[in-house]
This record gives sequence, C-alpha cells and structure tokens, in this order.
Amino acid sequence: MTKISASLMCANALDLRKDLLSLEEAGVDLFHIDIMDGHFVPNIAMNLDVLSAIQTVSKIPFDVHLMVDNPGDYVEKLKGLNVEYLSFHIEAEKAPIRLLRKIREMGIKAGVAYNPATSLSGLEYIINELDFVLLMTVEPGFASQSFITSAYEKIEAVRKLSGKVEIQVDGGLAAEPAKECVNRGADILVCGTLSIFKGDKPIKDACDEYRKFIYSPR
Ligand code: S6P
Ligand code: MG
Repeated sequence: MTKISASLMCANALDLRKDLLSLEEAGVDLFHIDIMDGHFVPNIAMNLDVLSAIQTVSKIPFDVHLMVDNPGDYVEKLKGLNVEYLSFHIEAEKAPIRLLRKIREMGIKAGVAYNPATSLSGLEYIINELDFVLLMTVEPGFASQSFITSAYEKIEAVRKLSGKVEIQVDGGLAAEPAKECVNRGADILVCGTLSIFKGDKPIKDACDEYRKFIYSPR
C-alpha cells in the first residue's frame, strides 16, 4: 500500500500540535521533515529541536530529508530521534556509499535524493546500499510548486533497476500527478499544500479524498 509522508513544513506552525493530532487521525504513515541549510537550497526549514518536541506528541516515525551541503555532519545528530527513513542529496555527497552504510548501521532506512535535473547515472553502483530513492518532483527548497513531469520516466527507470527499493516522490503532488506516480511505481508520496494541507479543508477529509482518488480505477 502506498505510504503518505506528511510534509510538516506545510503544517500550521502556530497550531502544530493540533495538526499533528489531525494527521494521526487521518492515519498518515510518516512525518516528512525537511532540513535545509540556506546553502544547498535557498531556504531554512525545520530544526532538530522541533523534532524532539514533536515526538513527545506523536509516535509517527520521521522521514528526514536532508537538503544540506555536507549531509554527513547531520546524521549523528539524529540519534535518539524516532527516524525511520533518512535521505541526503547525491549532489551534496562525495562518498555516498560510506554515508548510506553509516545510516543503515544506525538502524535507519537509508535513501538518496535526486533533484529533477540530476541524472540517475551511477545509481546502479549504489542500489544495493540503499533502501529507498527520493525523486524530487519540483526543485527543492519550497512548497506549493508545480510538478515536473520528467519524474515519471525516472520512477520507471528506478523500478527497472530494482523491484525491491522503495521509491519516494516529493513535490507538487496534487491528486492527478500523485496517481500517475503510483501507477508508475512510486511507494511513498510526500504530501504538502497541494494534497493534504489545504487550509480550507480538515486534514482528515483531504487525506481521505486523496487516497480515494489515488486508489480509484482510471
Ligand atoms: C521541497 C520539500 C518538500 C515540500 C513538499 C511540499 O523542497 O522537499 O518536502 O515540503 O513537497 O509539498 P507541496 O504539496 O506543497 O508541493
Ligand atoms: Mg522534502
């Protein structure tokens, strides 16, 4: 079953506890946490103290997406947090195999993220070292951007390389592109402003409608 990873940078910062409880009620699988450094991407998002606070309210595991230069500097800092998935960008790491092994040794599912314009060339040499591939379906750094359709063929290319790795897609996942991503092989949908944090609609209703659409026959 496709997993929903709720992007918490899209939640209501003034009422985060309420949104966390609504996400629990909606049955989301993961909390997607965007860590940014203002260098790899021109933005700053959540920090690790917020994660400690969140895990006092909810037991839903974290899916941490490092959008930073030198991702290896951050991995140790995640010890003690309820992290199930952890990805870093291939564009930011010169020794990805070493870092993937370190993440796995911590008992965390290890993943590599690819920007929309980054080729998958070389993925075959690391595929056995990772648990998931994160395909960015917008340029990283901001919510509410429109989906980049070249991601469809990338999903198929990863699936062709391995039937085993999970494929996560992130960005601009309104219902239509999300359904197409699932049809092509995506396993984890990162959901933000275009899907479950709609403002005008309760989170549970938005989630229910989204899932219903994605699983309905064409
Ligand atoms: C973007 C970040 C994402 C967004 C999420 C937003 O750089 O990695 O995780 O938070 O994709 O979702 P949406 O529906 O607003 O595009
Ligand atoms: Mg992300």
